Amino acid sequence: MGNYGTDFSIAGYIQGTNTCTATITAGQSYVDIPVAILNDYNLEGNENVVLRVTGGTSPVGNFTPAATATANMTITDDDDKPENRVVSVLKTSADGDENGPLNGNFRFKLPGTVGTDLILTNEPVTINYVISGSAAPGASTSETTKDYVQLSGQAIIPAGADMWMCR
Ligand SMILES: [Ca+2]
Ligand SMILES: [Ca+2]
Ligand SMILES: [Ca+2]
Repeated sequence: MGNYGTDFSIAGYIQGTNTCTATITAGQSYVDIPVAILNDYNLEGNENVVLRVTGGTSPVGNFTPAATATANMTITDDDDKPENRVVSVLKTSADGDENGPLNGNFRFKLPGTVGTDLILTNEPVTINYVISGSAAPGASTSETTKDYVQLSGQAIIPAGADMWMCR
């Protein structure tokens, strides 16, 4: 289900309550409730907004919900497409150095740029990768005949994130 404030906003919403009020003015038979759809960058699949009438009041009496007092609206997600299901890797630190030693950092990242169109996951994404190069991995920092501590070959971008640091 879509979240108020991030996926949509709705007229008459009472903050923090999941409830809204609307007024059918005198002499009218209905009131419209606009739903403003918000364009996020979450790769989330389609969502929906469901409204259910819980009742009504007027100076002369109360109103009860009709037998069909629920309506459902789908929000189509425009982020869940093949070009957004792409992972890149980049070096985000200086090169490593035995003197110190100075550790390095790789980052696995979804497409887009911070502040504009950065894609975020709605669920954890497991990244598989292979490691090569002339340096030899060791089991731990105490294995001083090796070049760097072994990387696992698997990383997880957690839900709601755009990247994972591979330190
Ligand atoms: Ca959304
Ligand atoms: Ca979007
Ligand atoms: Ca989206």
